[in-house]
Amino acid sequence: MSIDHNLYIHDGFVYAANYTTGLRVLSVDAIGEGKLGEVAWVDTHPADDELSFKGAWSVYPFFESETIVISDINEGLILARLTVREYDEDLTQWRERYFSPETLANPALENTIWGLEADPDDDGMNNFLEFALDSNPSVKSFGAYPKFGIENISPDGSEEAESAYATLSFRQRKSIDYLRYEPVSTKSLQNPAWVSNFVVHEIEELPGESVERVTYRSLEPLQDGSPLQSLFVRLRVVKTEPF
Ligand SMILES: [Ca+2]
Ligand SMILES: [Ca+2]
Repeated sequence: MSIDHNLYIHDGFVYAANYTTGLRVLSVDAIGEGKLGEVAWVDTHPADDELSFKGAWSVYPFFESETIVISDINEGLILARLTVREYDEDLTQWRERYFSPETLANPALENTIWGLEADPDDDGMNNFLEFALDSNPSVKSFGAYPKFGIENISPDGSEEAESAYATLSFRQRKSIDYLRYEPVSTKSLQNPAWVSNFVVHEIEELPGESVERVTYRSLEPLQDGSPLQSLFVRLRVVKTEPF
């Protein structure tokens, strides 16, 4: 929570100097629906986000060089740059965002750093999954793991028909058509028979347009009863054609 001060609109973005939360950049794409989605920010006043007249009070986003100048009452002038992620960022662009040209040019580092199977941050997700789930391959990304849940859902909207369903929620790329996301489940891990029996339940739009948070639910509701039913769920991400 902070106080807003000067804001300027330039090239489809609102640049708002918001005192203690610094510069906030919002997209005007959906302004007709009353929405201003935040797409980027720089907190020039990391000490706090309080309702006080400290921090950023103006911003100048109009330079031809695209350098953004933020004037911060306490810190002075701060220079920033807005990098807008491409809507259809592909694997190559994603790699270039996270790995230096020197690293990518070194074949000896493929297996440990930049290859699809490599897991340089040792978070259990290889680079292919980090790309598919839009996480950072150099920082442990436990927050990007698919989240399992059990939700009361009424597929036809009537309250009487509400039942408990298994859900799996994660960020997925919207526009990469060679990626297929497929939650699968099995009732037993002994001789597991993984079946693809989930459907899309809910889609949440996220800022930046290249990803969305999708919640899938099991096709069939969970059964009550004895013995207690077990269900193991995992996400399978398939690349349907070579990169
Ligand atoms: Ca990783
Ligand atoms: Ca990671």
